[in-house]
Amino acid sequence: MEKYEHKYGAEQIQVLEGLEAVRKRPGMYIGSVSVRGLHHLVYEIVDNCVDEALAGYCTEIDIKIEPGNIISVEDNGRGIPVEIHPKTKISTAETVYTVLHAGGKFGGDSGYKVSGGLHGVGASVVNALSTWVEVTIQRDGGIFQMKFERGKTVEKLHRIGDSKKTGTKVRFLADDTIFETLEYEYSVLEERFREIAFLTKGLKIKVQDLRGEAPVKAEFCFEGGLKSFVEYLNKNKEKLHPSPIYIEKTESEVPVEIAIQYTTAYSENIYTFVNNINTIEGGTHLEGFKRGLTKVFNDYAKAHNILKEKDGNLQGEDIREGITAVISVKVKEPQFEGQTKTKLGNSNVTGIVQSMVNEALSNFLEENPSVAKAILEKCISASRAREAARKARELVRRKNALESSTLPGKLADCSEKDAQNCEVYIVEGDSAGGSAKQGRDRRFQAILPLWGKMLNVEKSRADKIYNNDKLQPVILAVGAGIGADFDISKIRYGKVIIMADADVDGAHIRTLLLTFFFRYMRPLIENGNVYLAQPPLYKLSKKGMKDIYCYTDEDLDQAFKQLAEKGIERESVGIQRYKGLGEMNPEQLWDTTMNPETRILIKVKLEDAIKADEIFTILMGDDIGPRREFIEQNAKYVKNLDI
Ligand code: 0RA
Repeated sequence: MEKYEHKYGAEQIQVLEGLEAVRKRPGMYIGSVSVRGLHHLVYEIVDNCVDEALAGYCTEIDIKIEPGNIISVEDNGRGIPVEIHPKTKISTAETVYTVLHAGGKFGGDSGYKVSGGLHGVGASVVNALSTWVEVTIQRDGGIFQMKFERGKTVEKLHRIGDSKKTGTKVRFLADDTIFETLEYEYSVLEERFREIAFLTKGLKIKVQDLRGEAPVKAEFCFEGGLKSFVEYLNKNKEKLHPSPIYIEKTESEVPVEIAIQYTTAYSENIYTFVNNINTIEGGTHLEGFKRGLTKVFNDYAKAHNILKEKDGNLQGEDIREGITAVISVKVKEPQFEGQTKTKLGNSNVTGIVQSMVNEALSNFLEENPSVAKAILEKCISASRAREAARKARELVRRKNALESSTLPGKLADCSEKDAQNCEVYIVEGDSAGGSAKQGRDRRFQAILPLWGKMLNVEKSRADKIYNNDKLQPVILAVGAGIGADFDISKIRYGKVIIMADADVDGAHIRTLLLTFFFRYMRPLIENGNVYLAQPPLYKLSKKGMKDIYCYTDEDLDQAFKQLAEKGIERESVGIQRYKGLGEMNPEQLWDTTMNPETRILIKVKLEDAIKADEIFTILMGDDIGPRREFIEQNAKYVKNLDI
């Protein structure tokens, strides 16, 4: 292949300075250089194809992770224009890949480009952060190709053949001098592409992982759009009505798509998107949805005498109990606010969504009275439970105010008072609790033993939870209230550590506690205060040798290798497999699991509420089949499960 010599003009030098800035401060453009930032490169390229699909010209996107962590993204859109761009005097395609933020300005723009958040930074950022990029375009009867290395053009766009088809294919290798890792996580990418497919009705997305011996692949295409999304989210739940309520309409140039389905669960699961970006912090679209929902159900209940005038109104939270809903809006100039820039600020969107929900949902209820009745019955019982919960909470509060000590009797507290330096171990079982109490550093480590069967919070309403004798000690020890009252500034420990056995029962209690934190103390997880202790699985011992603890099977292999190098034979070493924490004496427990110098703690993250909800629903729900399947597939989430 011939190389294309070219001199840099003033325009080109500016371009190179632009991409150099991206390489100097990659975090500014893609958030981070961790695996998350790495995934962003792929999303960036795929977003451009999705824009082409939204514009109505692309029906299929084909994504591959090739051996060596090379990404390939191909679409069947119009192809990036190849002619010389009047302003830059180079091809439009090259311009798109070398000029910062050129994407939107050079046409092909669906009009719904994103101005905030991390998306929409453009193909040029991917180029700047890649060892090499190869772009192949089919259009105007030809096949055209160009190549870049670390953002610099090494082969200008040139014709390499003929074609009657159209489309764009991009292959790139991310720069290993910039990213911490080049190992893409297939499951994370797959999840996002499934989401994009739900959000872009009718678009076919294929994704393949070709790195391993056996290729892994998935194909998504949902003619039902958000309706399919809600069905997917509810697949393991018991539904109140057979098919989701669906709204799709454009008003004042704002396309809105909503799907709603009620389940018998007690939680509220509403996911919102703006221009395909998950708005985790909500915003005006969510606000409009909630207002519309509350008004429609109250009006219907009054009009049909389900709620008497004297009963007062149902509260929004009563009406959202058990709801699963997805809301997707497209906004031309979105304003993103909030801590993570995922909260929609455009104020006109509230009214648009609200009036749309008002109209469509009230029509639906009039046409489906039995569904209306089933949902309202649930709302009314939610309202009664809320009243009971309020009384229970008040009782807890009053009790706390009266008693001199508000701490649970079983808690062995620490002496240090600054919460940031303190940690509480929530320990399964009295015997492990005893060892932990003796083994701990009492200056900053508190121990709360739990025992017996824990309440399943997925299947209980708030009032039952406040009164539960297993959970009350946890609520009191954490010290920051619960549910709507939860106040993260009041937590008594910077680290809340769940320490449970590496067996089925341990996994069960771990999941129950996590479900509880997820539903009733979510900020605790979001703020990164929840951890899982990692007790060792094996102990290797031999006379005259210091005991070796292994936390995984790989650890064990590694240890045997190292011993072999020292001439110690495998057979001469005693190996103990720990069945439970109770088998360890206080000193061993300190050495292996509690000493901050040597222990392994896993921070519980809640980056993806959808995933978490799925885990909890599957692990906690009534359906045994999916639970077993899930545990087998996701062994890494349910660490060291003994099944
Ligand atoms: C600008 C104009 C046109 C297409 C595109 C951009 C385009 C960009 C990408 C990026 C990935 N796939 C893409 N497909 C298309 C078309 C202008 C025209 O043909 O009139």
